[in-house]
Amino acid sequence: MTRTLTIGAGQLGPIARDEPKSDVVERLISLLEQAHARGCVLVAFPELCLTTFFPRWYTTASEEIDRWFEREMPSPETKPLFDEAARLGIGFTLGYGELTTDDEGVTHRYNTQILVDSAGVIVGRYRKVHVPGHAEYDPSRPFQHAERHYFEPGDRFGVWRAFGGIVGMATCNDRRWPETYRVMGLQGAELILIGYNTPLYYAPDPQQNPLQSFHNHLVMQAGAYQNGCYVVGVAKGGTEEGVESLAQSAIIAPSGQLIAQAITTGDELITATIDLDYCKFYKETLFNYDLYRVPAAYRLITERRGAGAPEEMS
Ligand code: CDV
Repeated sequence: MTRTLTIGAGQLGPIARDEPKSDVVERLISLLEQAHARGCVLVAFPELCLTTFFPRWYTTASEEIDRWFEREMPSPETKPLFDEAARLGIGFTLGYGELTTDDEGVTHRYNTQILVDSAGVIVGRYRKVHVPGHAEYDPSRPFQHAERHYFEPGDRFGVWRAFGGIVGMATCNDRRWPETYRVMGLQGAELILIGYNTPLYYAPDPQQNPLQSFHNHLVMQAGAYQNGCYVVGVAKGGTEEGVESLAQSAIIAPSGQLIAQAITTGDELITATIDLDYCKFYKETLFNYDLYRVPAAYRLITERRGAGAPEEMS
């Protein structure tokens, strides 16, 4: 089986607060059809890509909150996307707000991403682990980032055997954390698909604003290189409800090099033909985990959450 595949990142421009999901699904289908025309077998779509980035508002109005979340997937509104993808034989990832009820009848909300195979079947579900922002209304901000009000965190990074390789998923803020890539790398990840919404204005420390683009590529290029895998970062960019968000979606090689990058802040498909076997040049040399990793020296990674006092060294 060939390990060469053409993949795409389907970047989205802004989605208005009152934009019907069916309109967004039409935009996703248009990107899917462009991807098919360019020979893609898989397209990554952004984080929370069925709605506006709603955590910029803090609300407890359950009617509106419920409209931002999906109780089932595919839902009646997203089914046309699944049907068209299956007809074209293209897989995709999709980020959305997941509302679910557990066996005890307790409701949970996650910032979720799914991996759908070329037959339109969901083969992987990932729930965002690193949930940024704040849980309470913050009057000091020009707009909110209330992800911690809307979502509880997921509890693991998984990978799936799909598209002839080992595919992992992460969501937005996850891409800034080295553990994200390494935990998937330790499961053999060859391709990691990451959707994001990144406002250019970062309220806790605005001096980081001009560095958003640099930091975006810095972390994904490092994650790809240090784990010998491809990384796809796909944005919902542009000015959405008055808030400007980073675009610059990219496909990155295990060498850490950018293979493709979006040039607009709107709906745009970028593609690359990748060879999953190329991962081995990094996985079997500089980053040969078996040979060179020293887990005992990394003990604090799982023992500590925040930084603590220096340990005694003899
Ligand atoms: N959607 C996100 O997770 N956004 C964050 C913001 C808060 C910085 C990000 O890491 O891009």
